[in-house]
Amino acid sequence: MKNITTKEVTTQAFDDQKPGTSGLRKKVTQFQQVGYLENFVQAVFNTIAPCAGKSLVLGGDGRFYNREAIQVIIRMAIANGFSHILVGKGGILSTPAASCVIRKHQTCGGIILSASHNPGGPDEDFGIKFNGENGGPAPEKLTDEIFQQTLSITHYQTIDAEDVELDQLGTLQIAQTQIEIIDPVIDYADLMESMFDFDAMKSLFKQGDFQLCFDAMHAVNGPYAKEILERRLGAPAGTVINGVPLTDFGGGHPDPNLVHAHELVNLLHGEDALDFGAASDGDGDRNMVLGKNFYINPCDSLAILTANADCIPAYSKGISGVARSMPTSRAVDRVATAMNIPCYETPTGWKFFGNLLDAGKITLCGEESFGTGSDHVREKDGLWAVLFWLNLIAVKKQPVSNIVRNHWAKYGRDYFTRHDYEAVDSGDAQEMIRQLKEKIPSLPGQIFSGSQSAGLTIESADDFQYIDPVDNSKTTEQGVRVYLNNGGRIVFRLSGTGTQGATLRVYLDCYQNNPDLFEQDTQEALSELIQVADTLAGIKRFTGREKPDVIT
Ligand code: VG1
Ligand code: CO
Repeated sequence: MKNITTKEVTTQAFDDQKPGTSGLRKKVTQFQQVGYLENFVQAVFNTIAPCAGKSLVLGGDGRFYNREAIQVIIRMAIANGFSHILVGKGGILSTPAASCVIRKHQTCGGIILSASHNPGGPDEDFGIKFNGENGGPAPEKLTDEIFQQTLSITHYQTIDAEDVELDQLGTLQIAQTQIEIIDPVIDYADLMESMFDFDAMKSLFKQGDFQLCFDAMHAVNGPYAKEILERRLGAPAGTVINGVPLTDFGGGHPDPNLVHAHELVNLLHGEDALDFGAASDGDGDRNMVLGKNFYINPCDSLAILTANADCIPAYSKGISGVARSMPTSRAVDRVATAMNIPCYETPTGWKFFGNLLDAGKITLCGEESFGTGSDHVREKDGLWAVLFWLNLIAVKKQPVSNIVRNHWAKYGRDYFTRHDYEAVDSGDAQEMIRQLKEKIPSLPGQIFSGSQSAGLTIESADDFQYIDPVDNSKTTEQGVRVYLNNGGRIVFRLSGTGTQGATLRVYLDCYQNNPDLFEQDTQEALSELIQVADTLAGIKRFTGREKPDVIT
C-alpha cells in the first residue's frame, strides 16, 4: 500500500453550478476551467460527508472529457476517504447500468458523467450528476445543498498520483481506497435476463423471419446492446449499428428521435422495412421504438407497456401504480383507471419518480421525452424498454402496429407532439413565460376565433406545482398548463438541460375516441391546438421563429 498525502487546494467558487433537470450540464470548455469540475465534486462530497469508509460508483457515457474527469474524481475520492470506488472499464457506465451497480453493490451512491442526448466533443457538452444509494438522481433537497456548497467553497481535497489504468479489469489499492475496475455490462445484462423471458425472445430470432435493428448512435449503449441482443438473445451479428462508443458520437446528436436517428428511421420505412427498430441516447437511458412503417409515440409506449405488463415475467404478479411526468400525454392515465391502480403526475425529470418507486407506490413510469422505466433501477432505461417490447412481440406474436392499434381501439388515442424552439434568447423566453403566467387567472372561459380553432374554449389553466406524496416536499413553477374543451391540453415550459440560451418546449396533446380518426397525421390532428398555442403565448413574436427547430 502506497503512502500518500492529501493536498488541500485553494479554489475560487463559481456562481453557475446549479444542477438542472438532470445534473450540471455545461460546455466542455466551461468544465475545463481551473477548479470547475473539482469544485462541483467537492461540493457533492461535502454534502454527503463523511465519505470515510463508504463506496462510490463512477462512470460515464464515454464522451469527450470523460476519461480526464474520471481520473480527477478518483484522486479526489481517495483524498476524501472513500474506502472503495467501483469504476466502469474504460470509464464507461450507461446511466441505467450505474443505477443497477449502485443498488447491487449497495454503495452510498455514484457519480455519472454525461450530458445525455446533447452532442459531445471539445466544443460541445459535458455533464455530471450524483445519484444516491437507491440508485436514483439526487432529489431536489440534495441538489440544492450541493449548489449551496458550490457557492461558498474555498478548498478541495486531492492527492498527487498517477492516472489509474482504466482499460484493465482488476483492483488496485491506493492508501485506504480500493479501486475496482468492473465490467460495465455484466451486472446490467444479468438483471435484464432475470426480468424478461429470454427463451421466448430467442425463438423470435431462431425462426429467422424477424428482423431487428438497434441504433446505438455511437453512444454508450453499443456494448450493452451487443451483449444482450446479439450474444444472449442470438440476434444476428450486425443487428446493433453504430455500436462503438465514440467521444463525439460520430459527430451526431445522440438523441433517439425521428430527426436524429434518421439512419434507423430509413431502415424501418418502405417495402423492405424491418420488423422492429430501436435507438437509445448518449447515456443509454432513452429509447425510441419503431415498428414496420410505424412510429410509436413514447407516451403511447408507456400506456401500452402498462396495459400489457402481465405478459412480462418481472411484472406478472401485477403492478402497484404508474407515474408520468406532467407534460406526458394522459394515455397511461386511461390504462391506470381501467386497471384500478393509482397514476401520479410529477414534474419533468426522473428524480421525481424516486420516492414513489422507493415507497412501492408505482412500478412503471415514463416521460414523453423517450424515457420509460420501472422499479428495477432508479433511472429511465432505454434497453429495458426495447426488451419489454421484444418480449411483448414474442408473446403476442403480432406486429408492433397491431399491438398499438388494438390499444387505441380499446382506450382511444391520445395524439401528442412536442415543439422545441432551441437556443432562443433567454430574456425573451423568460419574458414570454412571465406574461403567460400573468394571464393565467383570465384564461378560463376564453373562446378562440381563429380559422381552425373557432369555438375552442379554455376550461382551466395553471402553473403546475407538485407535492411529493412521500415526503411532502413542494416543487413549484413546473410549466404552464392550459386545458381546452375539446379534450386538448397545451403545456409551456423552459428546458433545464440546455447549455445555450433557452429552449422553449411546447407540448400539445388531444384525446380522440372516434376510430375513424385514429390514422390522422399527428401535426394535422393537433393543428388547431398549435394555432391556439401561438395565439396564447406569442411564440413567433417572442422567439422570432416561424416554426419549431425540432418536432417530436
Ligand atoms: C429533458 C426532458 C426530460 C428528461 C431530461 C433528462 O429535460 O424533457 O423529460 O428527464 O431531459 O433526460 P428538459 O428540462 O430539457 O426538458 V436525459 O436523457 O438528458 O438524462
Ligand atoms: Co439520457
